[in-house]
Amino acid sequence: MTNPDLHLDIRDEVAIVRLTRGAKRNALSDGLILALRDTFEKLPGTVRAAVIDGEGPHFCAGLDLSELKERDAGQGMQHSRLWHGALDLIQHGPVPVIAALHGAVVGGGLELASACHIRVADRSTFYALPEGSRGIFVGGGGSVRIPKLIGVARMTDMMMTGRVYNAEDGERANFAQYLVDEGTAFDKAFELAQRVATNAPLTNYALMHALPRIAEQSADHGFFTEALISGITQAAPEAKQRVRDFLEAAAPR
Ligand code: 1HE
Repeated sequence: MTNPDLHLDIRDEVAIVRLTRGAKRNALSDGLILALRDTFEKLPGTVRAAVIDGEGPHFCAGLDLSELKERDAGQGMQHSRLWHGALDLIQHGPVPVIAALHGAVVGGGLELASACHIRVADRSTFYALPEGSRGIFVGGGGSVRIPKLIGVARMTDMMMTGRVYNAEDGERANFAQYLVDEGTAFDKAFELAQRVATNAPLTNYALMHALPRIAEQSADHGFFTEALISGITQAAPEAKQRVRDFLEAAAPR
């Protein structure tokens, strides 16, 4: 599907997925959500990591409020499920995804960022959940993913009081793992993506698919799942080769 509001560029082994609806602050229309879904579903097999960023002064202003028209409860639920499907393809898709954040990361924009594996924020970034003041609730998986980053108490406060976190406070609160100078988030995210792309694919897969699930299991189940995925990654030919390379390089020392 082609959509003028989304641009895909593949550089080396990294897919650059850019929201190109800057005039509307990259507000996420249904069409844009579908385009995101299709893009991640159909990434070429040569891609090993992805970066998401947004054109213009803001990463993403969240849900396209102009589309928030009369929906009955069932349609509202389906709309939320549409977002869930698309953002799940980012979180549990084929490759690690790094978000390059700047300006507004608000509402559904924060939900999108929280579905990514690594967030790099520049100093212009701010985080908010205006849903609270618009009389609605998060619907793009935010109530599941955002508390895992910042905790239930902070998210409750943001939605109840309209609190906005700036980039520095946001980094301390765990919205982003990296805080960089203004205008450099994309460069840092791309550099990280290139590094991530050199990992064994099975290790990246384990980090994306096993680690978050293990973190939600009881310790007993978690240890068992860890043993399984650990055994699987070790047995891969690529892991054996990497260990051999290390030992052979170390041998003469
Ligand atoms: C939009 C949207 C939008 C901007 N939907 N059109 N999200 C929000 O409640 C955030 C709403 N947006 C804002 O608070 C501000 O736009 C920003 C702080 C992000 C940026 O401010 P600024 O001064 O740079 O831009 P602006 O002048 O407010 O907006 C520029 C244009 O983008 C303008 O349109 P124009 O035709 O008058 O030029 C705005 O109307 C348009 N625009 N944001 C539609 N969100 C799955 S559930 C998720 C639920 C949510 O995400 S709720 C939170 C929605």
